[in-house]
Amino acid sequence: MAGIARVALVALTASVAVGCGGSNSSTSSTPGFFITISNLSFSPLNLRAPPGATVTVINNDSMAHQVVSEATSGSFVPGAVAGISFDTGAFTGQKSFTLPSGAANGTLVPYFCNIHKNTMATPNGQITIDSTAAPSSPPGGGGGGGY
Ligand SMILES: [Cu+2]
Repeated sequence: MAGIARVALVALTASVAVGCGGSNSSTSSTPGFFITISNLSFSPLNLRAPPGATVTVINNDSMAHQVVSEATSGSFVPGAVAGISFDTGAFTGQKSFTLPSGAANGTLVPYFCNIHKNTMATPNGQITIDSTAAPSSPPGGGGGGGY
């Protein structure tokens, strides 16, 4: 196998201008934009994120997943919508990608797992470009946010 699945920790210099009087703690508590995969399900199914946002995908499964944009939901073919595309590559743990800073507000970008396709419990998710979307706390960590 093409062995080394390097988890290239993208150096997130995303200057999220939140006004928390922050000591610079680890990224694990830094608000951001997150998609979680657990038991072959994406959550949330519709993530709202602004242009230029860094989206972090957290894979809670033991198997690798690969989050890839598609032009049409359900096509399971990698593609772009309005110039927006992303591909995490196969990964375990977590992986981040950045949305284009020029992404048009209101654009809906479907995505799927290029490894499991329609065998995912949730075959398709989407990201909605929303310039007003605010970052949220990372899921997990027992924070007790949402469901
Ligand atoms: Cu998958």
